Amino acid sequence: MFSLMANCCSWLKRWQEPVRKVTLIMVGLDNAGKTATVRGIQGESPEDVAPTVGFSKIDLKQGRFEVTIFDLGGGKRIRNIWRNYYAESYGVIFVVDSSDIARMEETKQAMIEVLNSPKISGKPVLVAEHNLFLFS
Ligand SMILES: Nc1nc2c(ncn2[C@@H]2O[C@H](COP(=O)(O)OP(=O)(O)OP(=O)(O)O)[C@@H](O)[C@H]2O)c(=O)[nH]1
Ligand SMILES: [Mg+2]
Repeated sequence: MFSLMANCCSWLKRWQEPVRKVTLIMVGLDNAGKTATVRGIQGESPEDVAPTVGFSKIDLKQGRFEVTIFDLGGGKRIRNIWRNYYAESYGVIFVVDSSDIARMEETKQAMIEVLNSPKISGKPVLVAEHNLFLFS
């Protein structure tokens, strides 16, 4: 009986908790597999994805969290748009294609630039490995 009451109380407590909104940005070099990863999260096929020009916005519900992911284009000429999203993001998902050894230095420089940004400093950063060689 006591355990039933305790369970009811904890369920009520959770039910009363407000829905939390979280905004994340997904960055990384072009062709790293960002959009394919997002598609995977949504249960869609990662194949035949076109390069992202600008951004795409994905809304997900995870428990009491409403998560918005901005999947940002990683092409060299559009990477400067990333900084426009830093202030509103709770954290960063940095996707790395670990099979692309030739672009590791470029990846490192892009990552340093993100991590050095004052608007990212102190925020959670997830480095997500995507191995295009293994998965394609
Ligand atoms: N079959 C398969 N193809 C993949 C996988 N991951 C990525 N690809 C393909 O690899 C290419 C690049 O992946 P994207 O997800 O578009 O890469 P991106 O990081 O979003 O690139 P930008 O949008 O240009 O910044 C696309 O043609 C994808 O379809 C995978 O796991 N399996
Ligand atoms: Mg993309």
